[in-house]
Amino acid sequence: MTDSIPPPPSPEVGYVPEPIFEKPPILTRVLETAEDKIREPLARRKFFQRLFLLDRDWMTRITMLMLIGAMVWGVIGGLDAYGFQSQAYDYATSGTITLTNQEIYSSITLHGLRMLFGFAQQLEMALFGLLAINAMGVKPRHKWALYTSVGLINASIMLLEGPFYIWPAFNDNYFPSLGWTFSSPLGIQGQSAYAIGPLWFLGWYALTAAVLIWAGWMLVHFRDWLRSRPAGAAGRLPVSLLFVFATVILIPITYGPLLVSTTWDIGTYYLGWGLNPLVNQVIFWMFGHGIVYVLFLIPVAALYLLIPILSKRPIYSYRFAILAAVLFIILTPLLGIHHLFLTALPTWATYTTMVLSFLIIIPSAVTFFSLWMTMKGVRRSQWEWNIVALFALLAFAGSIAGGLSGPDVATIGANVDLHNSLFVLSHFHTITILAIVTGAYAVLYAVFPLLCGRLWFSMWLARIHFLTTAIGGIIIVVCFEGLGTLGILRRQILFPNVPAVDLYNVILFAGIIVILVGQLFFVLNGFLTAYRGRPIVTSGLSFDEAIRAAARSTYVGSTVPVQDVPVQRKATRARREHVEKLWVGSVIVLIVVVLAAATPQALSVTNGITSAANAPAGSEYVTLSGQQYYWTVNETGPIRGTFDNAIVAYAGQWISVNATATGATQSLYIPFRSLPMVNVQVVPGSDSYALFQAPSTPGVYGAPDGEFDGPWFGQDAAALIVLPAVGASDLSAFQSGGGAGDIYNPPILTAASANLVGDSEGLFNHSIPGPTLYAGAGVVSFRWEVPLSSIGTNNYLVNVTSNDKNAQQQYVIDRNYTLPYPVGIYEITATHGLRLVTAPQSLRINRVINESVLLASGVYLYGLVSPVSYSYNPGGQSNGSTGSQLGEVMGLWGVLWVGP
Ligand SMILES: [Cu+2]
Repeated sequence: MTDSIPPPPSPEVGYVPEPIFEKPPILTRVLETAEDKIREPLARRKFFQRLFLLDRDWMTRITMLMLIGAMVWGVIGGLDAYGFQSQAYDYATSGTITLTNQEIYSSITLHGLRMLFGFAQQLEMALFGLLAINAMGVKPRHKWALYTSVGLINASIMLLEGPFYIWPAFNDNYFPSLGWTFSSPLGIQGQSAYAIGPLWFLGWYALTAAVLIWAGWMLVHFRDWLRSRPAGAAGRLPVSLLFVFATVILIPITYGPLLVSTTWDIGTYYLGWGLNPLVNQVIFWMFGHGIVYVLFLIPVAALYLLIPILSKRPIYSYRFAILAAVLFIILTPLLGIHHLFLTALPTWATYTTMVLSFLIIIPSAVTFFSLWMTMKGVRRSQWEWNIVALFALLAFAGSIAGGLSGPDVATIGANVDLHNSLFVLSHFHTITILAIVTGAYAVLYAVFPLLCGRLWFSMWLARIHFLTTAIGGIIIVVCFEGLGTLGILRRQILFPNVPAVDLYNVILFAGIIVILVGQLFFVLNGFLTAYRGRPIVTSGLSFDEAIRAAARSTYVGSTVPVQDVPVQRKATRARREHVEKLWVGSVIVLIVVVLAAATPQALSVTNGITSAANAPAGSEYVTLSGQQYYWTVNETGPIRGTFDNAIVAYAGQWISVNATATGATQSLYIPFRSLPMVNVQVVPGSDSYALFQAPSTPGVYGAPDGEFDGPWFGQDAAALIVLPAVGASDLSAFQSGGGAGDIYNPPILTAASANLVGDSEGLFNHSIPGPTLYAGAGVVSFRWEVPLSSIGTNNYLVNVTSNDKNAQQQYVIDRNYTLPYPVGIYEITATHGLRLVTAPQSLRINRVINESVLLASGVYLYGLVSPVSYSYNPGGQSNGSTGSQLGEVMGLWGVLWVGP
């Protein structure tokens, strides 16, 4: 540094040495030069210059980059949803699916990741950064911190996707299909049979770093604003910036737990740390819940910004807005446990979380009341339904609709019926599509012209975009609600093929196509606006007036002037706050009433899961051990024995369940229609309990695993077999009740006329378990076959994963059409479990078998009644760095009921 010592100051020329710390660090200088080198030649091309605003200041350029990044992930994430639902559509209409299980579940996981983080989180960062810098009037600083954040968030989405190979054969099947919801320890090597590659964890780190850097960058500018105010000035943040600030505060509180949970996963994966999956899940859900509020503050800030501007009035109550912001910040990190109500967490923890979850209604109630009162009474001549106003209104309605279904799922008693069903997705997508996305679009339509200096190119494209988003979004949430109410689980691709479920799936697919196509109109309009839009004139306009000028370009024949008008409110501030207090007071009274009503059931549910209740004399004691994709069932009591995926009890008998799991969180989900449902989550390392009474009608009751535990989770379905109290009765009562009214109960077929055909999922007639066959005592005959055409990647019977579509069938042909799995008919005995009553035989493929056996009255299992080991290993590339997937799968089995 000797050569760079500045000369002493010379009083003659007033020379002041440049302080060394104001010189940018060497790295920044190198980056600046590199950026200029890339930008200048590109900026000479009109296309790039207009699209990326390359001739503009760095803040504008980076914001544009983030908006483009967000839209790219939004479109890809939308195609992911299309990919999943196209398969559900195929299964609903033709009973076959073409993608592999691995691809199907990857697409739904990546849909969530790309939409929440690549799209919504990045969009929030772009919009909030732009709003804050402009509204506070501070000079943006730390360009390279912002660039780093943008680089990391986009890199994180690619890392979360996991490894894929181009050579020797293209293989992208190691997508992380374990789910962003993280059912720890699923995916962690050494803890789970399904292990994910390390890029997944790096992706979470990159995402956390990206968002934390951005939050720090924002804090610096908030501090700049505080310092820039003249001493003693009573300046306050614009009301929408309060919520931008709340988001910035909420981010470390939300992403911190993600950092802890990811580090724990990695420590367990590579360093052999001990793992407590339940505690890890609690930590993860502090993030999982918090992220929804971090993103929900998009529409909240959007409405606090736009409603006053569009109404030309200040917000109804600034002080209540502060109260709402503070309550959002305090309550949000405390609510994660409401995603774990059915695990064996202590009752005090689940109950307290339920109460706190209800309290978060208060800041929402304050917000939407204030916004409503701000708009109330605006004269018709001062209001126009431009696209900004329409999207804002939709965000308002969507927030209320989504807010109303929230308390349903947050009530422990109702959670038993709704947990992990598509009802939850209906609630969630009402918030994400109809509130968050629409709120973001309202802001985008308002600020994009200011950003690129051009008015919206086409108001018709904007209208089509609004209509398709609204219609598609509403179709999606209505279909999810319908499916969820029927009991269909999220991520379930092998659903019961009943007409209502099939129809909802077809309409849902249409809704997804409508909303996806609609977004293309927005992308087109955005592109044309940046490229061909007329310049916007904002000189002499206030910020509010400029927003109105931008909004006007989305309205045909606008007559409302953009100018601010002075407002003289009739009601004094004291009066308005009095009204707010009355409103909040009545909301609190309602919350207390609902909580009081929901408490007894909440306590009985959680107490029942955490500890064994006193079982009445004569109960059946069932020990469930959850494996990857099936249950081992051990029974003592009037019935003794060991079964796979079958729980056996007498009609009306009490059943006391003690359940554990290894490798992945499982859930015992028995959706009774006329009795209280059974829904208990079983997390490895914790015991869960259930005490319930078997139905009084004998029959076969379906019991799917309600918790996603890997790509074979669709096959993960057990049966509660309810035997008649004395001897074998016929099934007529069960059958005449429509299989007890539940779609999960297998259909009943008369054995003699049954034609059981194995399908490409390794199921008989698309049913899990297979159809229940009914016959009278004597010679029982039925016909079954597993055609060669049913053998493929998704048929668990052939343990060959290959990119070659014919490899599985060739494997069967090479083994002379015989697979080494025992099939037969097994009697369920009360004292010895299962007893084989046919001659032992191996599974023959492509041969029609006509069974004909002399059977006494009783209940039997038929088919392949034990699980088959499965290993997913395309091209032999499965290992610790790419991920691996093992499991024990069952499908080709069912119940044979021999009546008197
Ligand atoms: Cu939540």
